[in-house]
Amino acid sequence: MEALILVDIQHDFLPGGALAVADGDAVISVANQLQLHLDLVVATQDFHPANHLSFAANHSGKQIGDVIQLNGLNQVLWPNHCVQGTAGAEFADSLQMERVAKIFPKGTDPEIDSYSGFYDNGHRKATGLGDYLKEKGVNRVVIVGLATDYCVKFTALDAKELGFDTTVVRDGTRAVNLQPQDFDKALEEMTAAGIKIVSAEEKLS
Ligand code: VGL
Ligand code: ZN
Repeated sequence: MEALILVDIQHDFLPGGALAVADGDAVISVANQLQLHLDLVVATQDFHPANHLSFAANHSGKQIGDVIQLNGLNQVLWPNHCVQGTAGAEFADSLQMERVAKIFPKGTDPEIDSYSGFYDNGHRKATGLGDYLKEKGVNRVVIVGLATDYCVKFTALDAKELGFDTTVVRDGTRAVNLQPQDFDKALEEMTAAGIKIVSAEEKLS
């Protein structure tokens, strides 16, 4: 049983959004096509309260891109994004949602960020995605979405660690690229962890 995980395909990560990923909208058609080829589809949703401590605006004297210590973890400070109740937190308009069996919100605790769709960044709390997939009999997961170097990477690393055969569709993701090599570095890190990296064409054929 193979599941497709759509990671954070939300307005704020698309061109024009608060934390826009260059060419981020290119993942939507790949995500829509793959949905037709897999047994189960789930989606993660970055879903922050306005007082979330990953937002630079919630720390006096800090800038976007600064790295601080937050509850013992390194935390990159982001622009306000995916705030609950705002249009930025909603899924891309052209993303097919009819086949999405369940949505897993994350980053809802103001005190801790959650890049992975499975756990918060300290691995202290689970979102329920892992148990849900296991209950459904899923043994393989395919991951697309935003962004390659943050939420896609950490979702894939956790999926692999939880024992799922894990594939990331390279051209179904785009990176934030705070550093220009971050996309390539993320792919290398995932490969080293035993995650398969394929093209959409390979996965669809
Ligand atoms: C993400 C930064 C902050 C992501 C979410 O979806 O990759 N990146 N929040
Ligand atoms: Zn976020």
